[in-house]
Amino acid sequence: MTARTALVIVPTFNERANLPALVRGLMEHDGVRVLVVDDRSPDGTGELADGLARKYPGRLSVLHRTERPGLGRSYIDGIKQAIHEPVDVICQMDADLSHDPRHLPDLIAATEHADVVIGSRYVPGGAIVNWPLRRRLLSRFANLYIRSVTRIAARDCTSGYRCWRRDALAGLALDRFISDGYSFLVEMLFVAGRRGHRLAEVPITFVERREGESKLSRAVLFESAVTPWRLIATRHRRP
Ligand SMILES: Nc1nc2c(ncn2[C@@H]2O[C@H](COP(=O)(O)OP(=O)(O)O)[C@@H](O)[C@H]2O)c(=O)[nH]1
Ligand SMILES: [Mg+2]
Repeated sequence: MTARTALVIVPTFNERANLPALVRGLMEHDGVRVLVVDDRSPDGTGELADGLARKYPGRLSVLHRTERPGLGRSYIDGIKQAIHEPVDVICQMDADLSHDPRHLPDLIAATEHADVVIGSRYVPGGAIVNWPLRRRLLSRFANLYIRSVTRIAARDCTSGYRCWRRDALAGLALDRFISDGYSFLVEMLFVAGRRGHRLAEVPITFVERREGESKLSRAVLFESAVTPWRLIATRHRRP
């Protein structure tokens, strides 16, 4: 197999304490570049990322968003830029070190036989470290709920660690997406499945963040509960 080149999109909101270590880990992999998509983080993550771009010229760039913030909106802006880059694979990854850069080569390699590869906590070999029982149950329930409503064929539909073949990602018709926030991740898999894309899962060990705060809010949970039904209701309107 020839080495595959990859661009990793990393959305950030107040990740000052985590971003340098994440980028260091990613830079250890040849052929990997990074696009940080920052939502005007008040803690200065955007400026910090600019400094990293100077430190790793040609390997790291920063998109400073000024429109309405949101995880889904950030991904849309990042993906629109990324699909024009000359890389084989486009990846998504959280900035908070929950997603270990050491797993990345396995995920990238698996795109040889799949259109989208999920870094999965819920396949054999996958694990979660430092999550309280409450958060474990919430994630398990969310996955069960999303899968039963949408029939997405993945064990871990809410993982934000993924690698896509560039062409598969480029064909998702992002302008028709209905999610602004976290449920964007679920919508991506739903649309990919309906387009007949091949999906694979590679086990990861997810480690809860040590620095900074989770942005998972009540509003996020509400959107995540409603979106599966909206996806079903609007499925015929998609190309
Ligand atoms: N650009 C951007 N990034 C966000 C936003 N909300 C969360 N993130 C990033 O998305 C990733 C996952 O968020 P996190 O708070 O760790 O969620 P959790 O892992 O579900 O608790 C992290 O890299 C965050 O910095 C947002 O509104 N805009
Ligand atoms: Mg997190």
